[in-house]
Amino acid sequence: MKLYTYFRSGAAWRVRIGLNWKGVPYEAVPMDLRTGAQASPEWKAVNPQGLVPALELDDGTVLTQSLAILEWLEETHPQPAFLPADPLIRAKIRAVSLAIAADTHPIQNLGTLKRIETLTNADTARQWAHDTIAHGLAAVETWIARNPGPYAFGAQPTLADILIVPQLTNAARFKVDLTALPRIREVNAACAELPAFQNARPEVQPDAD
Ligand SMILES: N[C@@H](CCC(=O)N[C@@H](CS)C(=O)NCC(=O)O)C(=O)O
Repeated sequence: MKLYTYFRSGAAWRVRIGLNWKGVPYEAVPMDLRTGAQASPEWKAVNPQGLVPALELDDGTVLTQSLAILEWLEETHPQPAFLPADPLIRAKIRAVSLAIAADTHPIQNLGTLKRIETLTNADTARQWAHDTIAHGLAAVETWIARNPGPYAFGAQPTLADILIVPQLTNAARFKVDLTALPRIREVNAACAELPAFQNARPEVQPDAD
């Protein structure tokens, strides 16, 4: 299995955590987003969106979109699970995951910020990213504050934790203050103890600077 990845990509980071969690071996194929390699016709033939991550299976099938890849992993490698059996809790975990993957990350990712900078200026783009992330994380904090810790949904990590942790690096990049988000900080500290999360961090990837 090959994972097309970039060490700093939050979306690829989610998939790295999922693969480590399930104990699925993979070959990391780096895609340097700084060079614009993701916009090449060769890459767009693999992923027409021109984004990472993409997971190429041994039979050549290519999966894209980090959440779709994670759901595929959960379905094909059920244990250890990152979604519990209870359909209600699963729906809540997916809601938190989508609040980040669909409603926060895409509005502050590289392509969006470049476009805002072109239309306005760099300061406005930075402010936009800061406010988008602060708004998204505040909602996540409210949801998960209803659950016991240390993870987002109690004593076991879930898909929600896989989404939260990489988003915090973007929060740091845009100086989002996490002081008022104690549950999110608790999640980050608890996940930092887990090898699946440790081995997915950007700084330990083969393509890291
Ligand atoms: N919704 C997608 C988002 C993927 C995404 O935004 N990838 C970024 C890196 S985190 C990317 O490839 N950016 C390249 C670009 O915008 O040119 C997913 O979850 O896989």
